[in-house]
Amino acid sequence: MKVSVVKNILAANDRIAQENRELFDRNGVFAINLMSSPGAGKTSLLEAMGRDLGQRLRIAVIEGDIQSTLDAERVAAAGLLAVQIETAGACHLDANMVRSSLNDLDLAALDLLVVENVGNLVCPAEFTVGEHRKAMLLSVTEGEDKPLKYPLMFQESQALLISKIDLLPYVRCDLEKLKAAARTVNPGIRIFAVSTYTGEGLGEWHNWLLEQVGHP
Ligand SMILES: Nc1nc2c(ncn2[C@@H]2O[C@H](COP(=O)(O)OP(=O)(O)O)[C@@H](O)[C@H]2O)c(=O)[nH]1
Ligand SMILES: [Mg+2]
Repeated sequence: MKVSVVKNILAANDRIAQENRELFDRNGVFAINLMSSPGAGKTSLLEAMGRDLGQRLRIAVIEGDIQSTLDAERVAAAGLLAVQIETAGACHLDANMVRSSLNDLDLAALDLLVVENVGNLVCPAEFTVGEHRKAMLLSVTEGEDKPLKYPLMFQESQALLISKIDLLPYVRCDLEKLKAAARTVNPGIRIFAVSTYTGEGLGEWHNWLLEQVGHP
């Protein structure tokens, strides 16, 4: 009984996600679902994207948080269009929440829509919201074993950003071990090692994004 209820919820979510995806395609918008634990650096990455890509791509962000509009304010200050969803306790965004927020965006005037999911390494990976790609961050302070302990998000994502690499001298994180763990659960995952503090690795990430937007 419980199993069939969960299946029904996921099937309903997938239907709405499909509709979102069709809406994105009709309007020529490329959509990314950006996920990570709280504090891995998603909003900082979006601020960097605003600075570096804002002139080349028309970018909007849907911010998912349990509470507050802080992240929407930060990305708006970085020059991006921003819509905030407060989930009131829910640990992830679902396709219906994203659909509701689309009314506040002029999709036809966008190239790229990034959905910053609620900070959580587990639940967001279970719900598609209509995105073309999933990307995730794991910071070097979280431990190189996390792909093996929380495999689903790594399996679902096409790109992994290993973030805060400026901290590598201060933490015991073996970058090669982390990459190997990620590839154990998802051999095809694209990996970028980045720091928004020093700018290292951001160029490669931005080039990949530009490539993806051009070929959805
Ligand atoms: N050392 C370092 N700290 C970072 C970096 N990127 C973000 N942070 C810090 O990590 C904290 C959380 O960042 P935020 O972007 O809010 O993460 P989010 O919760 O995933 O959106 C903030 O204090 C940031 O300044 C980075 O590249 N290096
Ligand atoms: Mg954030």
